Amino acid sequence: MIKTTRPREGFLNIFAYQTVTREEYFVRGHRACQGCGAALGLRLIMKEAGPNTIVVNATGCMEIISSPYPYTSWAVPWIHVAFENAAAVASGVESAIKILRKKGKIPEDKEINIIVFGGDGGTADIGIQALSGALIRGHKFLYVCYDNEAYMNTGVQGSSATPYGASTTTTPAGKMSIGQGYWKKNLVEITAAHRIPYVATACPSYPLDLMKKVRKALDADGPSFIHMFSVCPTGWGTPPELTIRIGRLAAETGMFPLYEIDHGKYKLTLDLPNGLRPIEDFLKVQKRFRHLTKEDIEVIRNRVQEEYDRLKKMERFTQEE
Ligand SMILES: Cc1ncc(C[n+]2csc(CCOP(=O)(O)OP(=O)(O)O)c2C)c(N)n1
Ligand SMILES: [Mg+2]
Repeated sequence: MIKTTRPREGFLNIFAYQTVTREEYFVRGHRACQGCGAALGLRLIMKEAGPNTIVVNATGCMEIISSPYPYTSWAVPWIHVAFENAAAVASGVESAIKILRKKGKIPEDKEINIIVFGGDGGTADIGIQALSGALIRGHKFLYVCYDNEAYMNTGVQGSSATPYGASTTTTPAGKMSIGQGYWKKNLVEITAAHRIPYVATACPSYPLDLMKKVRKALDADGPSFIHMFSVCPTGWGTPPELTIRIGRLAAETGMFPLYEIDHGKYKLTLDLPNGLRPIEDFLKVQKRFRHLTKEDIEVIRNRVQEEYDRLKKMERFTQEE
């Protein structure tokens, strides 16, 4: 049973829903595309985080869609920052709160969450230096990279989180090119290498799993990082109504394995008793992968299986310790 938030008003008292508050802190009326996985993820994360939260938002889709002047979707304090400095600004917010506590201006026992939302371009490429610095300094905040696997806001340019073989406007597939020619940068391993207390992957297709991980991340005794798979119908060429399904397919095929690293201990959080599902199930519903040949798919399959086997080994190894 997933134990999420402290009890709050407005709980629906039926089955799994009893753990999810009705209150919204990322509210409707925003301009996200139909079927936007990232917007759904933000909504769920904010439900878990609650009202005592300060959000630092790097430039990108989630900032653009939530703050067209004079409107806002944020029912909590929110600051828009550049790609380069999102984690640095969050560090400053955390330090300021510490000082205000010392001065007695904020009660010691008042919990305040600080959450950064950055896209994959803003995190894996442009903001990684500030992120690394903040993690090494040990500032207590949660950094969520919502990963729609390209620079979507500016027209689907490839990032270092774009998966191998995907066609984007800067890595177009054609006679001479498979599309993205590199393997996706592994943000989880990079952040975990800073030996922070909690790192996880998640996807809004598994809402309770996502919220449970957010709770663990916010309660961690230091910095935490969540890499959230975020289906993008506009950039990927997928039917908006399949967003939840595609998120599940990513996890079931191993294209985006769900796991956490809690104080160094790996744990795969999605049970796949029959092993991985064929990656074709995930690839074939997306225009960005339409050009891939059988041979290309084999190359991807081997890599995905290798990574999944490695995670299983890491789980056995670190849980035994
Ligand atoms: C330093 C800098 N370079 C380029 C831009 C233009 N720009 C604004 S949003 C964006 C795309 C961001 O991609 P990502 O971080 O993946 O977020 P997404 O749009 O996919 O949500 C770009 C390139 C910028 N704002 N700042
Ligand atoms: Mg992106």
